[in-house]
Amino acid sequence: MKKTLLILLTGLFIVTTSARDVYQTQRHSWLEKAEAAKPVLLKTICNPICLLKSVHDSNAFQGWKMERIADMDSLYKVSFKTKKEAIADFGRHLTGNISFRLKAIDNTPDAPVRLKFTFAEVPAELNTPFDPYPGVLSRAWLQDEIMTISQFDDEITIPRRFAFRYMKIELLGASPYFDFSISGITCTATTSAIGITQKLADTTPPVIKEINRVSLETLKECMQSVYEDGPKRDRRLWIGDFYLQSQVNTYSFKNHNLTKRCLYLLAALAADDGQLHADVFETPIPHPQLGVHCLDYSLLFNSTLLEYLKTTNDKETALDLWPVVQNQVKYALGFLNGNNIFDPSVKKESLWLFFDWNDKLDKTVAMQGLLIFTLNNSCQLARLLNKEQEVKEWATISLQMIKAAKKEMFVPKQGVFLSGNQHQLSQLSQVWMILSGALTPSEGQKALKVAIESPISIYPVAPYAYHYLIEAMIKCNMKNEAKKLLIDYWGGMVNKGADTFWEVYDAKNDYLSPYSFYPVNSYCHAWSCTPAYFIQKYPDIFQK
Ligand code: RAM
Repeated sequence: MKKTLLILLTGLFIVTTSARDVYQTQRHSWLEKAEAAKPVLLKTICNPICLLKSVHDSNAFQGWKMERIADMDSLYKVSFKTKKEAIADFGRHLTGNISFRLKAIDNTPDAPVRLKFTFAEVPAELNTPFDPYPGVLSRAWLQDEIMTISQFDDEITIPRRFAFRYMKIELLGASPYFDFSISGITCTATTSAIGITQKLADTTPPVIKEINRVSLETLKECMQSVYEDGPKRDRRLWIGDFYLQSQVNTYSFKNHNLTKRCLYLLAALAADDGQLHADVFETPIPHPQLGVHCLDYSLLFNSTLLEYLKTTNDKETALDLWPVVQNQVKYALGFLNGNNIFDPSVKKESLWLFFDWNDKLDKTVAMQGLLIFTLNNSCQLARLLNKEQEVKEWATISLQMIKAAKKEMFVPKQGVFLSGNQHQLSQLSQVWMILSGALTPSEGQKALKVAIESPISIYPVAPYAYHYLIEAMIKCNMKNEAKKLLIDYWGGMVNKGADTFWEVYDAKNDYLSPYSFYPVNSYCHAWSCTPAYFIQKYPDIFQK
């Protein structure tokens, strides 16, 4: 965005200048480096395994389950005019393109055939009417397509990429003068997760083995030519999801080039003032979601780069992107008030903070914690890059922010941080202050226990937030609690039939949706794949 300033100089000339693009000299080469690191996708041809029927069951997740009724031949070898509808099961979640053939089986085709396809990640998606559509995101995300087909015998490929396990076919229109069958359905599934993952110790409890497997499936499906947040929706690179995915990748597929690509893409597509956009798209040419910035996400870029450097020792990339790290911190520090407390009212700018899909959550304390966490990680990065001199003040500011938070936000009697004007108690406030290093392990344990046990405390909603809760538990030595939570929460999804982990999950509400329509939720979601990271990184906790 070029802001044009008209500067009137001593009444003699009018000079036109542009607000400076802080990355002007680097953008081009950053984009080239992102392109050079673009993975070649692994393609696998997958066949459906059987036909299913939907069964209403109030005990099943969102009220629906699937039952096997026949093998694929009972579709392929019969008239589809008679059958009219079928549901095929691919047996696991896939991301890719569908091909099939139509074969005339009686008389000469004299008209096209009209078919409707619906693809679903979970059973209820096939059994909940999409229209009239009540959701707040585009109706077009829902995976139904109508095709009018005149080609017989040729392989037909549906252009749109789908993310699904179940495929429903319905007959909408056919000629009375000939019959036809559908055959040869295949999915060309794609992923950039090609590395071999490490086997878990034999002592690992079966439920954890299963959680690990589903986590890796989730990550694998989201690893395409960027780390997508969800292969069904939104199919783009979001910084918050990326931070977690790249860490799981470190402990699993080890495709570090994909991480490098995403770091460069985000940097190259930042705003002229240096701020990162919260999410970016790859096609038709790489571009950001213009004007969308999320401060907690922007700051997580710094930690992502630090983890990437520690894993790969790729100093060249880290040095190249160091200015981006500095700019994210500088921008965020502009929100500190005179008392070293993060305060959105300091700047007259609109500010989006995410942290969780929970409108009730007051994010003031969480933001204080995340900013300290970022300062600490950015200082670590500076040390590794010999850049300490450039950011000497960051370590001091981090300490001052901790001191200020303890003075203004901490209630020693209860041992917890309370957030905002309403003094709200939440689990996430404690989580981020623990991750910032403001509390000792025993103080952290106390704070978390109070926040977890209090009936008025705000609890996390998305797996994204649960990730940080487990991280905080491990940081303050609550190993058993961390293990139990991982088993209860992600194991809860496994017990309800998850092939891949879901974008939102609340054990008490199967129908929860941030978008006012649960079928548009993503059921293979990046930020939900992190159990594999915990399980591999902390074998003493999770593999025994
Ligand atoms: C949604 C997606 C994505 C997340 C953002 C904040 O669009 O779920 O994963 O990062 O929100």
